[in-house]
Amino acid sequence: MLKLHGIKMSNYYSIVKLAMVEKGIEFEEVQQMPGRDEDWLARSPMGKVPSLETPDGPLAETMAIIDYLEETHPDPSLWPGDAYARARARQIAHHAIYYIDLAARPGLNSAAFGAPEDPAINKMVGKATPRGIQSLARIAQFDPWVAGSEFTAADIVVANTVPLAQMVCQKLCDIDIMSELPGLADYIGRVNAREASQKIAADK
Ligand SMILES: N[C@@H](CCC(=O)N[C@@H](CS)C(=O)NCC(=O)O)C(=O)O
Repeated sequence: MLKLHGIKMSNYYSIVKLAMVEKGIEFEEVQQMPGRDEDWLARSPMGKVPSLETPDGPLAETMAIIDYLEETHPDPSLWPGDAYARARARQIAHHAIYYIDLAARPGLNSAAFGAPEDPAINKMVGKATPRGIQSLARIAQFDPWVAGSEFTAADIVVANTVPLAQMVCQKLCDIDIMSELPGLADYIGRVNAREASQKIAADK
């Protein structure tokens, strides 16, 4: 059986877990903190969570895991069937990771784990993250899902990256990034109302 290693408070872990629950895949969860010990690095070369234990070996990196799950468990699909629509949905998922999550993440230790604040980091986070959100407006549809009428993995990624970035920006920069994009807050509420999202929230 597939085993998902990581911690429930990790948003990347939640992305993979939500994809598995949405797909109805059976799996076991293995509690694993990020770390640098050799055993864990063999499963996740950067020591990050999550990592998936597959019958063929370990696999790290969230989007690679999502692709693996899609190929091994194609039904229900988490990507649109049409090549362009699929690429656009992937574009949105990558946008959320690179320009929203990674823009805010340098402030995470201060915002959530009590590390001292660094004004230079706060400034960088407060500049880059709103830009990521504003530019998402150019590709997001919220009609009702982020890539259009079909629920996709892009929804899973956006709904599990924006709220963390929102928390960091609010705490460190007093910026409400949700308000930068009309419809975003309601849309995230729609994703969170899905049965699979409710299960993940209850597990936390
Ligand atoms: N690129 C990785 C990012 C995963 C990631 O950043 N995980 C965080 C937890 S949410 C982590 O392990 N942080 C600890 C560290 O960076 O050492 C992925 O796509 O899975």
